[in-house]
Amino acid sequence: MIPYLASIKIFGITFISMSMKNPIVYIVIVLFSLSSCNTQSKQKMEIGKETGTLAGITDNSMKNLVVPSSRNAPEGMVHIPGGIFTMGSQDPNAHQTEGPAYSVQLSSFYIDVTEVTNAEFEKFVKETGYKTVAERPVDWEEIKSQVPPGTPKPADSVLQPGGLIFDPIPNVANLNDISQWWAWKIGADWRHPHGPGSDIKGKGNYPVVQIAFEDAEAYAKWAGKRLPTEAEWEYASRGGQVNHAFAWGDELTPQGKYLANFFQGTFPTGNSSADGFIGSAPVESYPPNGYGLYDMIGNVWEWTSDWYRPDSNARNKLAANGGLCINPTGPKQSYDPNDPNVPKRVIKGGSFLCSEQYCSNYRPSARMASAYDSGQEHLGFRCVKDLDVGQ
Ligand SMILES: [Ca+2]
Ligand SMILES: [Ca+2]
Repeated sequence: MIPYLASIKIFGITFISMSMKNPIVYIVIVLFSLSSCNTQSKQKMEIGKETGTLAGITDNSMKNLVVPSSRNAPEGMVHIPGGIFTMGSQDPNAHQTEGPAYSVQLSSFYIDVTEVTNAEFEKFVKETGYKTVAERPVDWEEIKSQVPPGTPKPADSVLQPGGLIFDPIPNVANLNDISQWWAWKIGADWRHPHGPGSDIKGKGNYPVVQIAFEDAEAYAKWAGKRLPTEAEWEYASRGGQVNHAFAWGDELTPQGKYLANFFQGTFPTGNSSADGFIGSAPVESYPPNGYGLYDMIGNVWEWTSDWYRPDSNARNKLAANGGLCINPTGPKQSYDPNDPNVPKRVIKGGSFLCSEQYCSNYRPSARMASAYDSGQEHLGFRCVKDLDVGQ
């Protein structure tokens, strides 16, 4: 049990007593379950085969890659033809929330070729004047309803907007306490991903981060798009590969080549950056998957529109009564047993912080929960779009 799970959780934020002798002194970190490659496994995982299928094709009908046509796709998007695929993983070494695998049928859709970039998000902000959650004042009256009655109001100096940043202490004692490398940073927002003093100058082609779910939704609406369901995201991320552990095959680094931006070295302080990047990378720095999509795996986690439950796959499989689950959109509400009072959405794909030593979340079936109202330094998004009627 992670100690802070019993702490006070408000507004996507957990207030944790720093000292049992002085419970009034708080630090602030985002609730966990966070996407931070954390609670699910502390040991190196040996991931074996997963199942997937080709777009537009029923399982096992072919083994050759089919790259969907981008004809008629909006600029910056790819057309993913509808089809049937196997979602989730049966691998006994995969995280429990990834199973069981089950059959899903999806309609065709378009998906962004890359994660939404700083330059794209800036265009949205310039046109609309939108302010992200991390840039708005924190309203104590609003969050008071989410905490136990009688909870004292934290000091105004604490109740400030911000985001979660990766900032490991020099000597991490163990991998059980994420507060050793995650910190709530007042002033962290999409223009200052690592807090005040950081910026995105010259990083227009990097993925935008420190984006809460509603920020991503607002962008998608402005762009005439929407956020992908978990099933759409996973289908697209598989890139047409069948029966492979990773989006590109069965080896994490085939012939020693890095095909995604993740974490090499000793987590969390010994990042060797063998893949070329310590933090996020410009989009399109690594080869695209079979559908021509970049960074579906790694770089930054990506929001999906599904509410999070650890047993989503089991519920969907049951609901489908052994048959096909058609265009699943996730549960009606969120439930994370480790953190039941905070609504969370599913995020997918892993990030530059996913380590082989720690969580192995750089796989299509990997899934994590993230508090809907919080941004993180390694969490962004991409959009999808429905086809016009008749297409
Ligand atoms: Ca890296
Ligand atoms: Ca990504």
